[in-house]
Amino acid sequence: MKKLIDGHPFVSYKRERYSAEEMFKRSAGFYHWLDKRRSVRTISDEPVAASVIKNIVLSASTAPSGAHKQPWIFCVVSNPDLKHKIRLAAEKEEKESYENRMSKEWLEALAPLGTDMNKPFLETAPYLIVVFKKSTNNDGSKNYYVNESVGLASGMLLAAIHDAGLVALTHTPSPMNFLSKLLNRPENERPFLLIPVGHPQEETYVPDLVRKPLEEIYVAYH
Ligand code: IYR
Repeated sequence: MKKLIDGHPFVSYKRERYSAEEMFKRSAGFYHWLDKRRSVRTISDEPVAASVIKNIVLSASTAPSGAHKQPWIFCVVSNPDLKHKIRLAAEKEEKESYENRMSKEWLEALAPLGTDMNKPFLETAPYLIVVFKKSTNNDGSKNYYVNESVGLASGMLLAAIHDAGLVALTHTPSPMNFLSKLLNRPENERPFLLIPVGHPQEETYVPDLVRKPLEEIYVAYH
């Protein structure tokens, strides 16, 4: 069903309704499934179909965005030569960061994650999804709440990757402007996240982290 509201087209929207019990079961099930997602640095070179990555990007593109401007663009890199160049450029920045730019406090905070300046996953992963944010559009028009919008889309991207049985890492080499150059992106696009995607290596270990309990993240005002 369609109708005009203030001259603009609207479509009727309905959701399925669940019993209280079913709703509880679904919400708990979704949480336990999402809780299995982990950032993985040991990504294997096992191929993944490009059609799967396209579906994952389509899922990300369902995110809400300021004024529905969809201020994102997802560059999917599988070309080995380009991945190699991205790895070299990222490692150059990371070396400088680990050796000179990051504070002692920051390095200490990262120690339990086992990160360092070496980024082999940028070459082994079958795909690098480079998320760019667009503060303006190609016609010069503005976008709104760009960081929030692209952050939401990236979260949905990670959930879609998890749903496909794949793993990813939200990697933020800093600074990231080398990605604009290597991928030949226009001025109005800025790199937001670099996300290698693939299967985990057979022998994969992740840090033994604990997520904050509900009492630490939830405040009720009933
Ligand atoms: N960008 C660096 C350092 C780094 C920073 C944070 I905050 C992390 O959560 C993890 C790593 C790197 O990728 O190694």
